[in-house]
Amino acid sequence: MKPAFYVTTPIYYVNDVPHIGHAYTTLAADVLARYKRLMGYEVFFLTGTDEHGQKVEKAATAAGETPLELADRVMKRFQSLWEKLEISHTDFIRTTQERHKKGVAAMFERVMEKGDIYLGEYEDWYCTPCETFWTETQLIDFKCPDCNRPTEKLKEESYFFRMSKYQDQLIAHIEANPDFIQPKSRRNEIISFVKEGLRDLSISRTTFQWGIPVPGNDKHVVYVWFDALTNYITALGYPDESGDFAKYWPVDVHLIGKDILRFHTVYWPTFLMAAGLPVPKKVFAHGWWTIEGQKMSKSLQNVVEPNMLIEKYGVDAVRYFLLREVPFGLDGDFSHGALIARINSDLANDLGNLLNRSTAMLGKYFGGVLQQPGEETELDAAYRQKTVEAIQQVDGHFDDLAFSKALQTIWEVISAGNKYIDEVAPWTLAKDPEKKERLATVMYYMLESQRIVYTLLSAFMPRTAEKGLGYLGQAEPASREGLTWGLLKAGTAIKKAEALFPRIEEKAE
Ligand code: ME8
Repeated sequence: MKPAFYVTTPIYYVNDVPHIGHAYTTLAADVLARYKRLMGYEVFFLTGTDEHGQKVEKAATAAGETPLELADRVMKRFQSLWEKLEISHTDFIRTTQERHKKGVAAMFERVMEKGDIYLGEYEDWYCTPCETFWTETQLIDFKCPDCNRPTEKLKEESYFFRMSKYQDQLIAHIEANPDFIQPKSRRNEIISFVKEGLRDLSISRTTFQWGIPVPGNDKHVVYVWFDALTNYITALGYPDESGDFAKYWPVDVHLIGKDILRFHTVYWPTFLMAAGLPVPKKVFAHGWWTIEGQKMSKSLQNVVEPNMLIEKYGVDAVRYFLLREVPFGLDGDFSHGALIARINSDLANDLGNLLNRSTAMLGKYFGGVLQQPGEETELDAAYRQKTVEAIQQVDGHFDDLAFSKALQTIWEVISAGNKYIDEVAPWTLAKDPEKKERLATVMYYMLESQRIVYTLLSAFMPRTAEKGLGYLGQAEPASREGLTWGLLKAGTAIKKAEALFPRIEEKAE
């Protein structure tokens, strides 16, 4: 039986349209899911939309729609972008689906039966955009400490979750599991937050309607974060704990942006502890993208539309750029200039050129038919080792979710290939009939190394990998079995490759 692997993205709010930030998290999850599948795992990859709450209700009113009409419309935009970005999710959950509502009600009841939910009264400062209550001391000039927008004082009857009860258990868990919160800097941030003390958390609202009713008291709707976080288990069939739930829970990794770390590492694990369920194995918070040096915002009109980028530069160039440009976990800046520079240097020059050069030479010297390699020289051995070692290194980088380092490692093999050609100078060998066997060996090494490169690249750039492997005479899709040196067979017919990534001459706009 294949080992199981479960990866999730946040479920995105439907009051905003998909932008590069959403595309980034979903893409990272996709690359991880594809890599794990390549390595023989049975992967459950979940994404979806967060459709309840006051923000969505307000946006719908402003658009003259019902919240569900708004959700239906915007959800399709997410789905269509995922299709264009070649996202390979297993499931797409919407919080308005019956399966989800049923699971949330069950989770709420379970925690209530345990005595960890009680009815009380709430009075505090509320930030509507963030759907978060703050104490007066947390406010900065009476503004939300997260988004700097005005807050309002609200008093309402509310159900509370006894989060305070789980403070020690949570700290113990974080301390015993160094990998639970990543990157490390974020882990320290959460430890100090929890050590300051956890208050009980208001988990219901009476001031609006658009949500899941609290079981047994439909004056209240379930707080949007209790509702949203539970998606990670309702998609697996919870409250049914057999089937997918038994197979995939606890999740291997929740991928999120740094903005929602606290919800995932404080609220969510304590909800789960109260429900008697295992907590996530890992939560990884990536950094924040700015656009041409500025904060992404609709009013600034500087939101880079992912559909437009894909149309203009191609899906694999966008996939490559987002994961290569910025180490996963750090903040980064998106600019057209940087994207074009990466396409021209990494994709057109290094990757594409190597395939183009080497397949053209095979055509010229051996009529496009791969020959049996002869004796291995030191130079050949070094090139082979560099290629084979990259397999292990990439695997290690995937364990750390260091996507950018994985790509860097693959590019070191590509650069070694270009350097190898320059050093062995096949065009000189070709002039001497006695060097025919040496020339055959050199050609074999160049092409075999690239077969492994494209196999490793398949998680990042599925289309490019398929094309590259196709040029190298491989009809089968990339597989883990392919990550062994020496599988290219003598006699394979190899066509001259077209430019995989034509250079972009235009100036950055
Ligand atoms: O928070 N840079 O949904 P959301 C990088 N519904 N990533 C970004 C980004 C940026 N500038 N902007 C957004 C919610 N993201 C809740 C989640 S989960 C149970 C509920 C990405 O639509 C990043 O992944 O506001 C961030 O965490 C997510 O979008 C927030 O999406």
